[in-house]
Amino acid sequence: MKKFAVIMAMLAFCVSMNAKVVEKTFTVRGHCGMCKMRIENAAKGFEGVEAAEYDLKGQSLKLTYDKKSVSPKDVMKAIAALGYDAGKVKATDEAYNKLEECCRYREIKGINDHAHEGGHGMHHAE
Ligand SMILES: [Cu+2]
Repeated sequence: MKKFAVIMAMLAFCVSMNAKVVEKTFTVRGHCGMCKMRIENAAKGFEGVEAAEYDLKGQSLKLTYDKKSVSPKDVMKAIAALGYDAGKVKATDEAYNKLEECCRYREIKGINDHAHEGGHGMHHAE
């Protein structure tokens, strides 16, 4: 076991020496602050992803990652699995339908920056 630990430590050292950190932006659809949090958390859950910053207005995710240890495609797949179209990976209808009402970017136009906007459908006649 001790030998194994040494090998692992050497491997980790080599990996860190060879780290190739790049920054790339991907188109990711989202709608509100909760989407932003979920998208960023999904990306940050990957080893090799050093930073993930979602821009709601720009509908884009800025990813800072180590090319050697993570493939952005896998990150996009994980985000799409949450229901958000990510890069070239489209969320399945099944995943999309699991989103909260407020996150349904396919039905709602624009982004939900303000709590109350437009207000259509909010008033009903009595
Ligand atoms: Cu949302």
